[in-house]
Amino acid sequence: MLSKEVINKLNEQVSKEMYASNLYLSMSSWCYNNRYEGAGQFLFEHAGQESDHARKLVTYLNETDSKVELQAIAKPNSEFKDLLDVFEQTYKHELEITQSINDLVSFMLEQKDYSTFNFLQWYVAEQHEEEALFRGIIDKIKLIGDKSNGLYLADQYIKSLSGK
Ligand code: OFO
Repeated sequence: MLSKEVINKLNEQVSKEMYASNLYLSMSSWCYNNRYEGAGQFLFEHAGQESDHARKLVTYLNETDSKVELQAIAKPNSEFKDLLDVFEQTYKHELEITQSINDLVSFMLEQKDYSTFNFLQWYVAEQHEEEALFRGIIDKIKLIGDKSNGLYLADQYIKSLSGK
């Protein structure tokens, strides 16, 4: 049985994952509208992964007979300067999520809630992968360059990462 505080914190994390999902969906649409189909596809899929992260938390709450209390999700940004700006914002957002997961992990240890601590290890590993993924995309956009040919190649590269 989880404590009330643990349940509240996990419910808050559900909202953060859902916000990330909506943010990436919004970014995906910006990409499609600006003819970056590869990045649009990649972010559309990534939005799905973020909602999976939220549902994994909901499943854990359900399995522990805890109350799921969904919260209002803030409106995500829908205006971006350029493709690099989109991915710099995804990376910044992932760093915020990592911080939030790290805070949760520390809290579970303090509370001696080892089951939830163990459950959260999946998120720790996931954040490590996602930070590397988004940082890699930023590096590639910078390396290939932001002139139109370069942006086409960057978009193709991002498309090749779909499903990762
Ligand atoms: Fe990309 O973050 Fe979820 O957990």
